[in-house]
Amino acid sequence: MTCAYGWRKVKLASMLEALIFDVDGTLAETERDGHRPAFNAAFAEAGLDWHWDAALYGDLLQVTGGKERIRLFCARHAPEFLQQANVEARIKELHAAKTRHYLELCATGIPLRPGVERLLREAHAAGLRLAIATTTTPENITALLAPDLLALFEKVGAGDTVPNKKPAPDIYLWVLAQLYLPAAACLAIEDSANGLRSALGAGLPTLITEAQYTRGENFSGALDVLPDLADVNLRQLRQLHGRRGERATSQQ
Ligand code: XBP
Ligand code: MG
Repeated sequence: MTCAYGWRKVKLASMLEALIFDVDGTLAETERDGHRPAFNAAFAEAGLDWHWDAALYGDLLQVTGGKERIRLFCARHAPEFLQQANVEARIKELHAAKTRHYLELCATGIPLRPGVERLLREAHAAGLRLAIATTTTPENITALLAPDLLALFEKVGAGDTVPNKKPAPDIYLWVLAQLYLPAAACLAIEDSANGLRSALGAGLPTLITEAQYTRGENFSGALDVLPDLADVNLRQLRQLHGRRGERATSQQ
């Protein structure tokens, strides 16, 4: 009878095998006091009188990706900048300078959010595979994470690796392909509605840990929404992951 085989198949398919983490807002609060001042330093260095205050930056976060964010700002506040023949090169230059400033800021130490380091080490020690799916530039991850923590991640999907950034599912699909795992065997951990849409688009069960800029966003479709990961352990993650089928059924 196929019963025993069928049961084993269901069991195997439902096992949590990997955690896929977003970076900005999820691993650390990098946006307001990390990326934002780095953009401003790049603008000042280039002789531009642009200044992104915390509120404006929150607004600009509706698009992911630093180059895309500069383009959105220009479209709204400096349309003449976009008229230049070499605009794409200018944006690339500005963004490269921004990355340089961000790396300097990271060197002074941006702390990880509560529970993050403990959970990463527990998950790795328990045999769960770890990966990253982010919109940010790859060097920023190396600067944010201590080498021994970075080494826990088996695959890192970042920045321009894929043509379409979050909320498109591309970066999560890329990471799943790298891991050779089906989405159902993984759990994504995200902080934003854009990230959630990206993860759900790739079929991933997703847990939200709200961040400074993302609190109160629309997180429908998430398995759960938590203020942070401080009290989260592996047993809870496995339980949560096990509930994804119920949600899928109840959403039909
Ligand atoms: C967040 C982003 C990034 C960062 C800035 O990515 O959208 O654009 O704000 O980094 P995630 P770059 O939440 O997916 O980690 O300037 O390098 O793009
Ligand atoms: Mg994020």
